[in-house]
Amino acid sequence: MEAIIKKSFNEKANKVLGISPEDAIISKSYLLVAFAALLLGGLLGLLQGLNRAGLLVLPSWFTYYQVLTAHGFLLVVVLTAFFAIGYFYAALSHTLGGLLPKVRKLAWIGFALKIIGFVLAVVPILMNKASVLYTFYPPMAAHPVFYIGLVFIVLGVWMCAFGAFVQVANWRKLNKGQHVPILAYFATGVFVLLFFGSIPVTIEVLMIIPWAIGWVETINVMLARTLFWAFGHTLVNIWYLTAVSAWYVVVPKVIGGRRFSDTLTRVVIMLLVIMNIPGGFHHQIIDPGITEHVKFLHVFMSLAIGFPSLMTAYAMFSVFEKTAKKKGGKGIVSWFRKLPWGDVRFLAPMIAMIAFIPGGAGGIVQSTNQLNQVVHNTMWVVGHFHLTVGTSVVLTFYGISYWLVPYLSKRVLTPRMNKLGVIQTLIWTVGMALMAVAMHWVGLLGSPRRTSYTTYFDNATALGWDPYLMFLAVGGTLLMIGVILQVYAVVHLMFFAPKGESEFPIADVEEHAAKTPYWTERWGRVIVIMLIVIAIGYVIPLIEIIGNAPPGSPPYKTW
Ligand code: HEM
Ligand SMILES: [Cu+2]
Repeated sequence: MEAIIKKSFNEKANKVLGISPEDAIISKSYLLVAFAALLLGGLLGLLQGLNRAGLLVLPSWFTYYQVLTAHGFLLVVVLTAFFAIGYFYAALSHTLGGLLPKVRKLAWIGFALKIIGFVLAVVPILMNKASVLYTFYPPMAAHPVFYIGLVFIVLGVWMCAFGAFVQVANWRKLNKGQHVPILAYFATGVFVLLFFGSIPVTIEVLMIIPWAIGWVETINVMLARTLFWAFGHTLVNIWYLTAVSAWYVVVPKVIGGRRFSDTLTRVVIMLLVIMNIPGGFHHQIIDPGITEHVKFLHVFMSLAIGFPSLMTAYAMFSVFEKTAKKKGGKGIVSWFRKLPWGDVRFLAPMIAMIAFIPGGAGGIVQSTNQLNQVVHNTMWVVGHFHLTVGTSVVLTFYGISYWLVPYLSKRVLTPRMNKLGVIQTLIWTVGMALMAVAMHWVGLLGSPRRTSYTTYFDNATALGWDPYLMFLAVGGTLLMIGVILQVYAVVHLMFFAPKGESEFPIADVEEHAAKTPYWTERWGRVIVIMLIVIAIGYVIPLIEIIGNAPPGSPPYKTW
């Protein structure tokens, strides 16, 4: 009883006073690291773009592959993980009545472990001893310290996942029979995926370390690649689920509407968690040694993920139309004008959603066996993930930052900053459109990914790529301007904007919404089904890959 009174007091205090300083500083620290990674990673991206267009020769002490390793690592490991954790910890604090002291402690231990891991991984990259790209495929071998850094990063992520589980479990104990607030439900899904998805890569890294040190002579290359993608593919959907949480919950509130069916939202989350992990082989369609049946099974699972995405698209456009029509919008398309296009908190995630239409379509192309033969390892793929993670996910994160940072720092988004945000969003959109279209196109013409500038002795085909690569460089330059504006906005909103209260926008459900069935809260069941589906996707191929393994490979330093 006492606990319940205390809890509801906390929840009210949180609503009235906003986030507590102890909770705010956790999220602020995570976000600062995320945006520092964006600044550095973006700068390296620009260097690559200029190099690919033949405009810049990189010096011998800072090679293309070093730059590319750091770019991939900073943006897809550091930026995304730190942002997602900062955002979800703020959401847990806001919707569950403040973080428990032990959860805060876990978040800080996680932070420290990840920073240590980050330093251990980056130093060998800077010394050109780990130019293995962010996928670190054996038989390329980096300095062992690089892999030890990765282990620390995973441990740090686990601390944050445990913290989230403890926080949610505590709330459920005090609120028996109630539904976990929707953002905390999203956080649960994301941390379940983060925890289970990072187990395979941990096994891979523990296999690599003794081999990189020299204690073990050879490594099973196929096994390593398979374990990597069981994680890598999951990571993709972790970003996606994080962005989707803002689409379902935050965007409707920003436009003055209500969110779509609570049941559907929870089902989408459950489906993404269950069907995600056994899709990893779609990154290995070209790899030898995996039977067609297995590839087919994984492609089926990858395409099945498209189903919840289509449900999301339907839900979002239904919310937009309903809200716009309530505001007097008319017609089949002209109600679009009633949406608040001048509000960066809407504009950025909206463009992110639109970018997901070509992004998702490109994904379906790549999952198709015959088409994958055409685009595999070309610049097409790079165009694809700059649309998906570089636009759909990242623009959503930018949109979130324009209200989350003021909420955390107890400041306000002024009309001037909003305008800067709108400009920044438009610059990013134009820059990415130029760069991504050029990358897709030049990929179809055969330009390889992960290759520094070369004309292959003035080969005619290779020279034909140059005009497209020039567009890539122009797009990349615009993107760098976008990065600088975005980082400026975050720093300004965190430390210099006028003081005041900012809202954490969470939309209510429809007025006469049907009651959400309680089975949606049974996470134990979801996890068991997820593990069964993972077993279906991986047990037989792993037995084959281990049992029929060809001779393993010694380590190579190819750079
Ligand atoms: C200033 C903005 C950016 C520019 C100019 C840029 C440019 C590039 C270029 C030219 C490549 C190398 C292509 C190759 O040789 O294979 C690349 C790779 C990559 N980029 Fe970006 N990018 C930017 C932002 C981002 C963002 C925001 C993300 C993700 C959040 C991202 C993720 C990646 C990844 C994962 C790779 C692949 C690395 C690899 O193949 O190992 N980039 N980028
Ligand atoms: Cu994938």
